[in-house]
Amino acid sequence: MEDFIRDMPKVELHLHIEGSLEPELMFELAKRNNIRLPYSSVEEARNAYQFTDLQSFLDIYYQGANVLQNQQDFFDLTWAYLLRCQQDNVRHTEIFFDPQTHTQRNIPFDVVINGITDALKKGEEELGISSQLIMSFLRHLSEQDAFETLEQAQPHLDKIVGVGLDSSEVGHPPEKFCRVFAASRQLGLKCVAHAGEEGPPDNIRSAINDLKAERIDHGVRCTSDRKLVDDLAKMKMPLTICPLSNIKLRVFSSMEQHNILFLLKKGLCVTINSDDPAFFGGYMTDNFIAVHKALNLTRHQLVQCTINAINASFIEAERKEALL
Ligand code: ES4
Ligand code: ZN
Repeated sequence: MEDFIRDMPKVELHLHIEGSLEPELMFELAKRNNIRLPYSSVEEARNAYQFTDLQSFLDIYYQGANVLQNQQDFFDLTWAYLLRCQQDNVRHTEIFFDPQTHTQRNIPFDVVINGITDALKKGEEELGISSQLIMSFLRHLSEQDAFETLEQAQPHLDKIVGVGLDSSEVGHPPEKFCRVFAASRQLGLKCVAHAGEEGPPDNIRSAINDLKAERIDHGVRCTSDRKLVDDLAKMKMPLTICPLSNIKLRVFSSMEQHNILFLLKKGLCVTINSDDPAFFGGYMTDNFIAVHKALNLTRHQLVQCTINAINASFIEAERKEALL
């Protein structure tokens, strides 16, 4: 079964490129850029990756991103992730990047996006992996800050398929970004949002109704509102679920307690993704295997998750046909 899972063609829809920064590369970039890390070794960094909730993770994740300084660093980060995609037979990936994490440290927007997109182009040419880039707004920052970020993205709209919303969910509901999402849609960008990861089911409703999100990132906390679960099934709203992430951030106490199988059986458009693989202990294959082991998903159900991901992707029609 593990061979079957490894060899399955996969599509990833929920991956933060900054969350694919492995400690080995973090140390290499720290050395290259003369930056001091709060860890004395790769092992010490890995040992520090123990989280109690989303915020305890985000603090360490933003700290790690400090080593990313030059265009080459963003290229190397993205290229390393694409090589892992190749190992896991990921054929298409839709990647989040958090420009504000970098522009706040005075790294120019262009440096970030050009480094990432150069690697994505090479991934398409040399590895046959297609990709799309989603610009994610940090929800703990202001609406104004998000608008400034959208402004900076204007010269690069050809490189971005959509906008997302991430960072600390509790206290920062989707409706705070209603206007900037409307402006993004006006520019032809698709909308997705993290909702119902740690926050309440109402955040999922708000992401759909106020932000016009076409996919919900995580969404697993929908189950405390049975009507919402039925509505999500009826709308065929894709959920980009990240099983290992949910365990590491204690959304569920163990994989056996995860509701992914329940949601799949309810007919929701469930997909499996890796979120921040360098921090959560696994890439796509690892997430599929973990779910299979704990919840006994059948081959048919695992393949269904991939078919759902192809349908929920923002791939152009021709490539979609090729993947299906
Ligand atoms: C994130 Cl797991 C998760 N949740 C919200 N925001 C994020 N940014 C990076 N990973
Ligand atoms: Zn995420």
